[in-house]
Amino acid sequence: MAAKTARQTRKSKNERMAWWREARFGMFIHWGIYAVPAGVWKGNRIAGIGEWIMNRAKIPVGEYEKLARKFNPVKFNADEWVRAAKNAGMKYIVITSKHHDGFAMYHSKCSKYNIVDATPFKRDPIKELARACKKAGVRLCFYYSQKQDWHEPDASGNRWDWPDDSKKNFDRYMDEKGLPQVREILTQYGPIGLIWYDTPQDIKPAQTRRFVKQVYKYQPNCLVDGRAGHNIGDYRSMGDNQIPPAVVKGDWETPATLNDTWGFKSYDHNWKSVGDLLRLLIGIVSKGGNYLLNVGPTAKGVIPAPSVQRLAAVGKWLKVNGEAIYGSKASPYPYELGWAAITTKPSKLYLHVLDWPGKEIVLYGLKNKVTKAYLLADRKKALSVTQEYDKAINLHTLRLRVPAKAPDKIASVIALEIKGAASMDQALLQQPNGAVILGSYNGQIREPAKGLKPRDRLVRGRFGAVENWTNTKASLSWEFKLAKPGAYNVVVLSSTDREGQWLAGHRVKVTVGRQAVKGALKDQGRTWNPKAPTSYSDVATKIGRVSLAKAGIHTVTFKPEKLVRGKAGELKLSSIRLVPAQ
Ligand code: H79
Repeated sequence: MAAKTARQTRKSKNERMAWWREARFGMFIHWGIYAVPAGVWKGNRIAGIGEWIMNRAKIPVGEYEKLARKFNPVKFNADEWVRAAKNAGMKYIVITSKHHDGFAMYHSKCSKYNIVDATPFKRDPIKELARACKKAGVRLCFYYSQKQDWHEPDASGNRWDWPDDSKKNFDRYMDEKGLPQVREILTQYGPIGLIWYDTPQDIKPAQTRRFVKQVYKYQPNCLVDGRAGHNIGDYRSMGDNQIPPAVVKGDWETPATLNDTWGFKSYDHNWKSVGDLLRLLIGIVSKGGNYLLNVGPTAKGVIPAPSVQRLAAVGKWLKVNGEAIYGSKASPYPYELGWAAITTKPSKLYLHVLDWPGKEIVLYGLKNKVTKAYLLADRKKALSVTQEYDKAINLHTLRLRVPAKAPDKIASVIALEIKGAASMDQALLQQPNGAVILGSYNGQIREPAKGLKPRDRLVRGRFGAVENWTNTKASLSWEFKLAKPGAYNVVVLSSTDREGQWLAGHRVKVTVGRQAVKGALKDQGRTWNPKAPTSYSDVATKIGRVSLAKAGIHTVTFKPEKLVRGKAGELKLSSIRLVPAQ
């Protein structure tokens, strides 16, 4: 088998990536002996992600190993798992062959610490899964923790059993377990779609290269994710649950949780709603990424019912609207529209409408001629289209006659057939619902050329917020195109920290043209920030009202006037919004 796959020839990168670019949506499966404690150790609930329990509770290897004897997933049924993925419209499955705890979930010949040799279950579930995937036409892929292995004295991560890092010989671990196990997972289960390495922190470039070469050696067309280390890999991996605020060029993927853990936790019921999941899927794909959504099966081998139900609802939506997701490309707008998201295909633009306005849908900025428009839920019925151009403010407007009621209560997709490649006004546009959304990620940072210490410079944070407002000399500004003159409330959205902490009291100033409004930030309502894990929210403060008499380009500037210090005191600016005042 090994020899046979080794003789495969390597295809071009585009050919190797083709299935993955078409897929857009995959299932992550975190399954291991951590599902036995399921988040509870010696009667205590252990905070954090479930598969980290050994680390968080500092469980000695000798004690953690005993969990294997209690791991007997008699309800495991590979066909059922694959059916759940397929029903969800997921095209690939990435399962943990070995997570940081070091336990192999397949039959490993080079370590007895594996599901066949160390549990009463004795079956190799990966073998069963490989067969089920093949039958169903789903790509099987493996997660493999290459750097951390808390079971091995020479690998990274376990400092409670082996505190002395100087005694660790990572190359020895690689030669004796890491690389041989990667060979096993690539030679024992047929063709593998991709190897998903993780947490490459402090791995050396040469070590990363060996892990990557090991994959291509046995399966030249297998992909490698972006976490092998040192930017080596076939595509970029965003942080866990991290969604970029706007389109990101190139191939990328967001791994994400359905609740707040990867490995099963008995008491985590914080499931995202079907609406959240669909908005996340649409949002990620419209920015050019793949969505790898996790399930954490129990120690009995069952994917929790709340997961299966939600996934089925997503799959039902995809049956109608999948054309706008699979094989599609990113939105041509350099920012989020808010009320809708866009995906594209050659000569086609898909408008995923999240807030249905009723009767008429208006889209600003599309320059192409639209030759045909229809709902994916009702393809045969052409929608009437009108297009206008306002020369005075250089604004293209598209109007569609649509049913008063949305065909789908979460997201209804309209296909627009267009002449030529999609061409959009790149200016930041007011949206037809009146909202002006000025995301921090595309604002212009202004700081004094001199006088600021490096540590006082503003930074763009992981979730799109501009962070590190440690001084009052810096500002953030935008230009936007206003379509509708009128009165607007100025709302500041700032982010909590990862614990949901947020400090009130920063005094800020927002200037719109020649008008300025000022105020202190106070919590007037929170919304989950969908670009970040569940614990992050955006906190809204209305700080004033401005009156804009003229359509066209306007400038907005945000500047802090007095900053409060304290825990969670540092301001993280997510966006400024202008909302039509009644
Ligand atoms: O496999 C999943 C995670 O286990 C893995 N990546 C996804 C796909 C991952 N490994 N490390 N991390 C994620 C970062 C871990 C951060 C934390 Fe913690 C673990 C926060 C809370 C628990 C370590 C322990 C840092 C703080 C406490």
